[in-house]
Amino acid sequence: MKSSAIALGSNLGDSLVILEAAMKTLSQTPGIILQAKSSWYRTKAVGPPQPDYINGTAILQVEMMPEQLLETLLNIENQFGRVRWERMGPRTLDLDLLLYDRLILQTPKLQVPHPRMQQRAFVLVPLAEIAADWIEPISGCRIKELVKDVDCTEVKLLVGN
Ligand code: PH2
Ligand code: MG
Ligand code: MG
Repeated sequence: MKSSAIALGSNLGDSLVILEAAMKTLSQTPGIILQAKSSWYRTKAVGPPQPDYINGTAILQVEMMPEQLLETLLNIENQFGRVRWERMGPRTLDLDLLLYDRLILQTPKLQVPHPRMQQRAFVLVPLAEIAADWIEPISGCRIKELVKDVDCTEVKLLVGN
């Protein structure tokens, strides 16, 4: 059993309903135990102009290798009607693998830790809520330290947990 952290995001459709349904799907997936979920935040989109996102994070206990977990996340995205228009563009559901135990993995298909998580307040704020002391293995810093280095003004609590 390994711990993994994931990020959830949506800015198309009924985002809150989609995100809650995605959490439920994750919790019902064989090989996954949903250990913790963060609050939901309304966040300003990073990237091309598009609607605000709702973002959150979750800690999973997984009985899966990282590649298998990624596959599972992509399958759930597709179940919720994810269509890939443009890089960083709007989406009904985005599930990103952030951390997997203390693993550092750099393959063309999968990079762990998520290569942009250190710069992203919309990831670090919800993650700090449920995994403050988790050490990001590339920087060697705890999530609660990393969150101090990003501008959190565009990340607003929407639904508390
Ligand atoms: N995801 C992106 C691009 N930009 N901006 C916010 N606020 N939240 C996201 O989840 C997000 C984004 C690509 O995955
Ligand atoms: Mg993403
Ligand atoms: Mg993604």
